[in-house]
Amino acid sequence: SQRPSYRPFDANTRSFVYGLQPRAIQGMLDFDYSCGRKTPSVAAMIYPFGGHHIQKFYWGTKETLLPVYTSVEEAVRKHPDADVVVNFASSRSVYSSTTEILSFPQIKCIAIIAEGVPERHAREILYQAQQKDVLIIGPATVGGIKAGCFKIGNSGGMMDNIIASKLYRPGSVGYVSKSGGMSNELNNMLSLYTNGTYEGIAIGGDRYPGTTFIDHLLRYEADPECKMLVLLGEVGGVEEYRVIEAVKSGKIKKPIVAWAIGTCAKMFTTEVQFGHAGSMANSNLETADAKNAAMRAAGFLVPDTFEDLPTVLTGLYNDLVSKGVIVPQVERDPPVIPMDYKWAQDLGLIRKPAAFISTISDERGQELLYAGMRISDVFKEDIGLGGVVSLLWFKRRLPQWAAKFIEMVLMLTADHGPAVSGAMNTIIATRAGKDLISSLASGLLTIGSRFGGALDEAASMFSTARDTGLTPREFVDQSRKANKLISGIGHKIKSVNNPDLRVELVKEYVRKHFPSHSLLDYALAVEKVTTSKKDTLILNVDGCIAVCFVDLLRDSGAFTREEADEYTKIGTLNGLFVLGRSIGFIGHHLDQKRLKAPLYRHPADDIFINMADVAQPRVLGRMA
Ligand code: Q5B
Repeated sequence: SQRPSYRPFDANTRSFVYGLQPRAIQGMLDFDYSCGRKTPSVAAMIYPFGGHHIQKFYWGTKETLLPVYTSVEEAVRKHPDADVVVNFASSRSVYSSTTEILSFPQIKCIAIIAEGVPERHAREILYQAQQKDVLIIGPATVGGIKAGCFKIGNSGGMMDNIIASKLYRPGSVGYVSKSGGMSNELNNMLSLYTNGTYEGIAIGGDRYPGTTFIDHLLRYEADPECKMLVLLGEVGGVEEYRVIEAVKSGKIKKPIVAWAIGTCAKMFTTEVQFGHAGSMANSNLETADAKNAAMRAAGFLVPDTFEDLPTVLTGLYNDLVSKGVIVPQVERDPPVIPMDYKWAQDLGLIRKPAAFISTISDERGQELLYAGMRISDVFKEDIGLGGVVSLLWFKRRLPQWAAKFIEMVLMLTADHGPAVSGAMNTIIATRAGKDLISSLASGLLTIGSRFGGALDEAASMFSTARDTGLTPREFVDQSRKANKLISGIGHKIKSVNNPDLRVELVKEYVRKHFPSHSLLDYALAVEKVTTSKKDTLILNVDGCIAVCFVDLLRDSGAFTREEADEYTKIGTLNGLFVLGRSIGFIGHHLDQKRLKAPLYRHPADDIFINMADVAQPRVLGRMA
């Protein structure tokens, strides 16, 4: 790196972000863009899980791609210009990841964001970093910001804060604090009472930070662009005294404004542990009052209270301007960064027509809602599967007898043995090695007008015939004339003499519980006509469920006539068979898997192969 050691970040700094932190990265890239950087400060992400991939981010008004590597080694090899790592690893994995990062000499600075890092780990990291001359910021910190150049992770807050604090261009004040929140406050104050932040670092609130106040203040002292220093210390620890020594010994000559937070501790009768792990006085020396007094005595500019800090800052800044040490620059407006869509929407600044409309469920609130009913109430009121289908398919609670009927249909149609088309397909797909979803889909795709999917058309044919006043015989004759099979009539194996007991159960239930069953009665009259011709032409399970469901839709009182007609038109009734039979198909798939059934090949002698009437293939092109 061409940078002097006192300046770890400049407008060309490139970094890796360890961990998947798209929001933090977007914040860093937006900051870069506002600073006028030509290249993003993030070169890549490192994330050991999930495989190598790329992620998309905004770069101003356009978009840019960032790679995600699974190893530090690959990231370092592919991006030799990156020398900073912002490590978002959790407190559990931060030690191993930081140790790994430290083994690459290319990396000169690591910001450790995690809170709760064991102190033993923090000290070991610190030791290793010192051996390798690597700057550690953190743990337990947002990091810091070099105005106009580089932002560590979430430092500086949201973009409106960054713009308001003029962090998109350098000021003259270098500060160091423990807290990220107080850093934001300082950025704000410095933009109001001086020409702004030059660089600010939050060292983190732990007892063993990787670098402390003195490390950064010595850097600022050495950096000719930094003209005045600010130290925001706090109760606990003795790090402020190391700065006092440096000032006393002449190592720090630049004017320094300082304040130790926590002067209110004396108002409590016992020692107070403030928000940071290290913010508790273990001796009188560690109190905020003692520190403020010692710093004042050493020549620091220490206000009487924190509220007086602006006065002291303005005084020093004006003095440095009048002496020509600080030469205020002409302000420039930062480029406009488009506001994040979500944020603008939350603020009510923009609106857009939704691409989708959904009216049956909502998971956005505290509790999942099915058609407005809380999932906890679904169980409290024990509405059962029929009740759930009522809510999600019909957006209303149906009467108990109707919900029970839905459940009955699902149970009745759940399976009809392995020989039916759908089960066969499922079994063959499973035996070809397919997974559950593929095998299930293979079975479901057979459901159609001949097998299982005759309900909607049966509902339509029977109700139209009855509504137009056709007698059952006229209906049968008219269908025959039109060469049209009546949907819901006929079965491959069931007949008058071998009745389908499922149909008997449905009829029994409907006669007992439905307020009316006029279409069922009509269909049974049609059955009388068809079975008089052939005893397999019974009202089959599809047909029986279909006509009963029309009776339910029309006469339950829960639907208008238009709604009832619409539900038969839009595929609802076939949905009942699809849902019920999925249970069986899944069962067949699991059964075949359990049986370890091998690949099935149909015996060729069961297929009559006859190519006698195939036309002679024409030879295209020139003969060889
Ligand atoms: N004929 C179901 O055919 C089947 C007639 C008809 C007037 C009709 C056939 C049909 C309509 C579709 C339907 C649902 C293909 C069935 C189901 C679920 C299942 C399945 C399971 C389960 C059966 C013989 C003679 C011919 C035909 C005439 C036939 N159907 N006339 N209206 N509907 N039905 N599907 O037995 O004069 O001799 O030429 O398409 O409702 O899928 O268990 O297997 O739970 O899984 O092969 O229950 O009826 O009869 O085609 O040889 O016809 O009857 O015109 O007359 P078959 P075919 P002709 S339930």
